[in-house]
Amino acid sequence: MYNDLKGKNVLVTGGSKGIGRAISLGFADEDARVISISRNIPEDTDNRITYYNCDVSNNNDVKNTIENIISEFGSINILVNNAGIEEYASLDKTGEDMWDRIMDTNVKGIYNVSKYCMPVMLKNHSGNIVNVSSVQADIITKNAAAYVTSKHAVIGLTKSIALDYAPEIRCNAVLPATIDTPLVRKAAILEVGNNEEKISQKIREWGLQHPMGRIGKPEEVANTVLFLASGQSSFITGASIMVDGGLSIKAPISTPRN
Ligand code: BMA
Repeated sequence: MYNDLKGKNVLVTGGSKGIGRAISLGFADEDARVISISRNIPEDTDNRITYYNCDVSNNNDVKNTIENIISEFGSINILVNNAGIEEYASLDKTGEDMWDRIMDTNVKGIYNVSKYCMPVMLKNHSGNIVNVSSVQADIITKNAAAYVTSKHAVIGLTKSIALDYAPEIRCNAVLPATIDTPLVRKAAILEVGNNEEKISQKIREWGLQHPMGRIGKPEEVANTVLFLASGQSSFITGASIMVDGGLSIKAPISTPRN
């Protein structure tokens, strides 16, 4: 438990599933007041979390939703920009619509939400923003041109926010590798079809590529986000923290000593 997250107003984007859901529950366990915004309100809601329907890529929708949240909750202390989508294509197969969809959610979404949270953070002379990027802001997979670009852009925006608003507002990024989420399941289905056994096998295979020997759990990303949002990380800003089970340090070429 952190002792300084209790009672804080925390806004989590994409909080209905996967990593965002784990982050929302993590803050709720710290007795924070958690507000989750997502395009779909989940079926398994938690009564400690307030859910709003909002598409982060839509500027007007975000503006209205954040106005409503601020009039309801008074303030926003911590913002976690987690909402993100992934679609798979190399550059020449990436249609303009796919490019725009990915950039609009993964990058413009952070711009939209952070922008409308900023006035209240500036008024408070304090605030904390954590952006969910990806290990793919460093090492990358094939056929994900728009996604890879978007996750690199998140790092740039993280650093800009950190520099422009220090010391009152801190902003950091987490860079997850393969995590057990609907996004990764969808990727597995694209590779092996909708067959439970094959999906599990593919996910195990991906897990073994990580030095930790497995894929990550959403809670393991959430734990890092909570640390960055807490006072325990008070001298960290503009940083990119890998939550990748060692994936990014591993060279794919083995030596005889292996
Ligand atoms: C994430 C997603 C996952 C992938 C992981 C590691 O951002 O792209 O589908 O497994 O990176 O490459």
